[in-house]
Amino acid sequence: MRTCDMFCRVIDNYGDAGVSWRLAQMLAKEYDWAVRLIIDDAAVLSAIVPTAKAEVAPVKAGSVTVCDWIEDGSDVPFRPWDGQAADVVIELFSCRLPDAYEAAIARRFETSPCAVFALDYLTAEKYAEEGNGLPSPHPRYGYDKTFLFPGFSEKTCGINRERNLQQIFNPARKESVRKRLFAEFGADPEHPFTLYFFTYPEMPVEGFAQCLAQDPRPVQVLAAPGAASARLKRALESLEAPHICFVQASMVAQDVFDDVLLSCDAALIRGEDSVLRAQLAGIPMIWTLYPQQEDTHLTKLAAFASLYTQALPQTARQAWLEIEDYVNNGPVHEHVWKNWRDRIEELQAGATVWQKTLFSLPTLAESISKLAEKKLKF
Ligand code: TRH
Repeated sequence: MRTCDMFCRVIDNYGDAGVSWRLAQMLAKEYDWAVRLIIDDAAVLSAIVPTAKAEVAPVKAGSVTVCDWIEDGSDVPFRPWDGQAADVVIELFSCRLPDAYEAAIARRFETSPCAVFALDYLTAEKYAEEGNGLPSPHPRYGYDKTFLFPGFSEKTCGINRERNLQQIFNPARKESVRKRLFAEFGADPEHPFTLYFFTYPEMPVEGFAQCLAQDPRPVQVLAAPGAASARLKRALESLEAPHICFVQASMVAQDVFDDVLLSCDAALIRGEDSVLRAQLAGIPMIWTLYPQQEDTHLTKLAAFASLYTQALPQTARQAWLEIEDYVNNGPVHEHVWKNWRDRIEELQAGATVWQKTLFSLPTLAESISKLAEKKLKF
């Protein structure tokens, strides 16, 4: 049995916890590892995985134990801890391991190897291929930490997805799941076009409401909880557009989130984990990126766009690029929503091709397990 300790710091929102939980689950369930997820804000994780609560319990093969990351200046970063480093250690998103734990890794290296990884964010940028698998020696102890860059090619460590994804996003489930979920939300399961809406408050929400209103085709907006959705609701109310139906969705558990995406016809979606799930669900999507200083998110978007749009005819590509530019960057393009919707069939065909590409990529858990076995041999 392999033991694995994953360290995660919640910067904001749900993405850090969401990505960590998914990966922890896959390492445990698909590789039978005993995983401890040490997280500094377990309440955020519980909001999307109600069954995941921090506990002081021994870790078992094939399961994940969530531990509170203790930062009280003592030498105990979580409980119970026997002072030993696990076989595999994963530092998520540059969260920096606790000093006492780094010392434990160094002690372990004196007698046996340890696979230490630093997991970065998912990106289509070139540096993911260049940096994936590179070692970096610890400045004090000298042991190697290996960088893991998720991405969209074989040269990266792949994407954070389950092996059995085809079952989760099986189109044959769509109708029954949609009926059940939409009934819970008070949405119309027979509506011809439902857009799932989950984005950041930085998005030009009021302008987007106007875009929706300009297009006479009916749309049902199923909105995730949050400030952006609340603003969209207000903006739509003031526009009095009877062809737009706004439905407030509740916060659902992470596995149900997949079903929500499967049920919808398209998604305006954010983040890293959410947008990946929308792509895996095979639905047309508009991606609002986590806004970053110096507009680095626009570079990230451009790299992704160069891959994602490959399966789209020129007109659909243009429509997708323009709506992306609008929601992430603000310049007003005439009728972005209308143009995008005009191309929905091509966008759907492109989303299906892209979904197949994603299913053929290595999974993050698979890459980590292979690399870990190599590192643990020496
Ligand atoms: O919530 P996010 O936008 O957050 C993160 C952080 O801000 C992080 O610092 C940043 O680096 C990163 O984004 C890019 O990320 P995302 O991908 O939208 O994650 C949301 C998670 O919440 C995802 O796992 C899906 C889940 N979720 C549910 O389980 N149920 C729900 O009802 C909703 C709306 C989301």
